[in-house]
Amino acid sequence: NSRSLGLFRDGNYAMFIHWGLYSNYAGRWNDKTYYGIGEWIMNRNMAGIPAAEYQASAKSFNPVDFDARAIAGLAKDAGMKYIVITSKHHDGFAMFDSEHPFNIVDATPFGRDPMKELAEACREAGLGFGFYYSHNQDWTSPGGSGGPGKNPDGSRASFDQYFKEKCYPQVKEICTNYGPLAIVWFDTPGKMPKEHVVALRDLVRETQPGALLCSRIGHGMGDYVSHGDMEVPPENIEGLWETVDTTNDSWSYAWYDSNWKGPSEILHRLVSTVARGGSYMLNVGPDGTGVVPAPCQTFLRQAGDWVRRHPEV
Ligand code: FUL
Repeated sequence: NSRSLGLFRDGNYAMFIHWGLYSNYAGRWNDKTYYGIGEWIMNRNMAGIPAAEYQASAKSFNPVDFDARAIAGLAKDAGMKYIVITSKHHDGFAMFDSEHPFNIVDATPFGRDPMKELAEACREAGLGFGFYYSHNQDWTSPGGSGGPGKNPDGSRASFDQYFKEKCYPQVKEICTNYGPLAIVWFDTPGKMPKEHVVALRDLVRETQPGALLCSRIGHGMGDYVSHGDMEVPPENIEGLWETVDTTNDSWSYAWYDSNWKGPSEILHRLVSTVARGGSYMLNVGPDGTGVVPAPCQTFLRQAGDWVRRHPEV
């Protein structure tokens, strides 16, 4: 369909951004470092930070150096065509202005809506823009997958409740308050009931008729297939698909993670993906101040010098 083809024909190299409250932890909690993917820090398999404590820590998240134009400029320099950013990851913290109070505008001293700033910067720069939204997992909301099983009053929390009170309204917010979206990237559907996935798909179709849905929405309802994390397929694949990859090892910023892919490794993975018919979405993790680490910027720009000289890629 026309929705899919335009983006994947012209936009086969993209920037993925994992940025949230977890970026402020940077892989460390109470002076201890937890190795792994940084955005999972609060999870019981990593630090196991109690939800209430995690929520309270929003008070110390103040990414004053966030500069949406600088990030859009980096994507341009890298030769990328669109950006997809985490509007809410599994931790449940919204990086946008939301009716739900656990969000960057209402719960932090920062008080700005960086998603609005980035959506505008992308439009100005001629880049496509899209949102990641963790629809199933929500570790701080009662009833969310991996979240508290009880409400504050002690009653049992259900997934239906989380879906009605938080997930659906927030997806509506991201689909209506930020202009046209190129992609809505849901993630880790798990055992999410089909009726809820259908409701989200219909909501996106209605509010964002031009947006592509990633297969990770679940129940086979995506417009294209997103392969496993960091999987660069070894053979040609038919249809519309993407590979998501990251510039180091973690998706979100972690203080110790300096295992950067250099420009030739980036180009190798980009070309392997694109030549096999896919789209390559490469992640960066801005830190707790809102800045993409300097070596990552350097390597993306070095690879970008080649990409921009080969527009046919
Ligand atoms: C995974 C998530 O659980 C990771 O944290 C990350 O967002 C990756 C792109 O998708 O499934």
